[in-house]
Amino acid sequence: MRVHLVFILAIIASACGGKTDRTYTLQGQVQSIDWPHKQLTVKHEEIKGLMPAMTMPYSVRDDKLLNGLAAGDLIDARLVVESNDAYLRTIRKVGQAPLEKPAVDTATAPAVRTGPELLKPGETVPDASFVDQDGRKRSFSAFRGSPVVMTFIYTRCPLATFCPLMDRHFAAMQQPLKDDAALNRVRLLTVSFDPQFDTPPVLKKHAKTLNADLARWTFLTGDREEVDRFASRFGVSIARAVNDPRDITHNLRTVIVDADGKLVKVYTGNDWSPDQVLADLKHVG
Ligand SMILES: [Cu+2]
Repeated sequence: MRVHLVFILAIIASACGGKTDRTYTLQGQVQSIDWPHKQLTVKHEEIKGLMPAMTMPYSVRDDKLLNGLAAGDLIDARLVVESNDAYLRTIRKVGQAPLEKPAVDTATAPAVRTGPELLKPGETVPDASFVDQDGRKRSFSAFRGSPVVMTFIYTRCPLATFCPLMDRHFAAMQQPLKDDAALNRVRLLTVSFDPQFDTPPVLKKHAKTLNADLARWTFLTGDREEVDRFASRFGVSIARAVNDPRDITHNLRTVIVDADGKLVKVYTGNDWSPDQVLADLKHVG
């Protein structure tokens, strides 16, 4: 029997003291808690002016906020959104209800997977077909000959600390890659797992807003199943809500693949830095 949870909405978005950060009321159900990363995944109702109903991981700065919370708890929380960060400032438990379906892993939880095997460093990345921001067919294997840094996103991701952060990190790597003769061959690949919305023209526009140098940085998407299968080999998990195409619960993986098409390294979540990847690339052939 399915349990339907009805959340009463009382969503108040308010500007906060003239600063650029904003706070929102978030009401929903805790799906899982990731203590090491001070994050909890919440399935929540629409946050007016910010995002539709979805399931997302949220950070807390003070992990005391997580004390006493468990999966299934219904919460009222205050979400602070700053230009480059977002976190829950207060969390109040208001009830408890059974989880509707098994929780998916959070943005940074270690991958626990069934299905296709996770690739290990040194293994050859299996080929897959994509389409790029210009509508051209591209296979992953065609990038052989250059080391590749690749990440997985969707352009409508609403939280600055997830997909948009991956975009900012990639944008920040462009100039150092250009300036360093040893790294000049490195290519950047951003793969969207939302092909329905992220069509080539959307990706092209997205690339433009990021000032992407398309000679170095390619935006790919493709058949949804094929993208999912390809991404899952790196530990990317993607769960799409049936009733709202914008609601995609996902984690983050960013990877280095060497010029021979072999996996070198996987960065989990959103706490890697461009400098770290640039340093790691120095050892990649
Ligand atoms: Cu995202």
